[in-house]
Amino acid sequence: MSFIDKVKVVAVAGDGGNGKLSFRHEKFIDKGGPDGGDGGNGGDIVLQASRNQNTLAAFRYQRELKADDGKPGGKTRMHGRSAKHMIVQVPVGTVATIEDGEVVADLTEDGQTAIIAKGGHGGFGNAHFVSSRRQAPNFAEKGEPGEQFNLGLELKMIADVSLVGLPNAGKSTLLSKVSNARPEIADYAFTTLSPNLGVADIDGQNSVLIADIPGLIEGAADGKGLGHDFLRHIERTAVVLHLIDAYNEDVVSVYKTVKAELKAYQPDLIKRPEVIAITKVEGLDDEMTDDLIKKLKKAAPKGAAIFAISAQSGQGLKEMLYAISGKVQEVRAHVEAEKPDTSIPVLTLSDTSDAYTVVNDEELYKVTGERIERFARRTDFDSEEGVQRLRDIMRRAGILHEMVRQGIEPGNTIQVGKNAAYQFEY
Ligand SMILES: Nc1nc2c(ncn2[C@@H]2O[C@H](COP(=O)(O)OP(=O)(O)OP(=O)(O)O)[C@@H](O)[C@H]2O)c(=O)[nH]1
Ligand SMILES: [Mg+2]
Repeated sequence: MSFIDKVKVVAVAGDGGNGKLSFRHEKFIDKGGPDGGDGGNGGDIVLQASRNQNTLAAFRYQRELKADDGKPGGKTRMHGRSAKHMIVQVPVGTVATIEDGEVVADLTEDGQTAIIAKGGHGGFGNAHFVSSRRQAPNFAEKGEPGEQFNLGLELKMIADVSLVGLPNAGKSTLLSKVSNARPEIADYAFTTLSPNLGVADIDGQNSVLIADIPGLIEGAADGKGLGHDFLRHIERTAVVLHLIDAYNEDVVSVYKTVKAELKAYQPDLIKRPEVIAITKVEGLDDEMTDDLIKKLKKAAPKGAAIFAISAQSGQGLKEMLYAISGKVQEVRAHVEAEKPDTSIPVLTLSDTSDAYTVVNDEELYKVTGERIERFARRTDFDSEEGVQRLRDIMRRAGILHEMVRQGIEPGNTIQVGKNAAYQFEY
């Protein structure tokens, strides 16, 4: 199965159910009291981060996320049932954006949720509108449409450590040796086509999440090889572990090549805490490995830990893991201390505003405003009484007054919002 870490889906929240327009049937009475019930609310679309999900591959077969609609209201004041919210499980590290790139959810912790499309409210049935002045309301509200968005979902893995190096450096072998992961290993370049994740146990208490990134080559940041697509996964890892094959002719230039690619992609990447490991050293004598370490020390940032390891013999692995775990904990503590505002932006209609604007063009008066447009969406324009209620709302909100001030006359047309379907006569 290939690794899908970027998908486009459509999120369609449920519509609210229509309110019911009905009157009690009573013997010998033409029309009894109004008894139309309210419609139920449409379901929200909610993303929930889950450690049980590793990729976004499931969305290849599920391009549309559709929540159920609320049920319409019934006779005898029966309220329609509200739809269940649709909970969509995504991997931890999923970022959701809408068309203009605005981030609407950034799910970094297991169980975290974000509402990405709100279901519409159910419309009120005519029984709702009974009052001393209005004994037999002959209208009911329509359900409000649910929100709908084209969403981009992108998985940003939040591994603690990313393994970077040229193809064949021994990254996947190391991961298989120190973690539960079982990645493919082979003696040719680009064996790993997509990142593998594994958990390495350090001492029974601590563990680190390691990401094995496909091999990088010179030009990776410009799209050469496979690395480019995956460089962005490194962005969120705390520590970068460089793996360099001891059998390279020049370990220093290999190290520099990889660093240059990281820098070209994103300059901040090379400021990450790093650990360097020379791999496959089981066949080398101490003098040779010491020499390699010495050379690398000159090229590496001050204080960078350098190890000589062998996944085959196991030498050096324990020491290296301890060093990595220490650095990861340092970074974690640091991040914890200055945790940025983690509030998640959620798209919602609930904080409606009363503000409105009236503009007129000859005989057409247009009003825009979140709250009034919302009422218009819930109005049945085929029903004179429904429209009358909308007029009442506009009168109370002072909107009609503003239109009069602008010169509206009987027979002119009022439009609410941009939709010409929401028109009626003044
Ligand atoms: N002698 C020896 N060979 C090793 C060691 N670790 C890995 N190898 C070999 O090196 C080759 C490449 O190993 P991989 O783990 O697939 O390398 P990689 O860095 O994941 O390669 P890509 O996925 O192509 O980027 C394989 O033939 C491994 O058996 C080691 O410690 N000693
Ligand atoms: Mg590999």
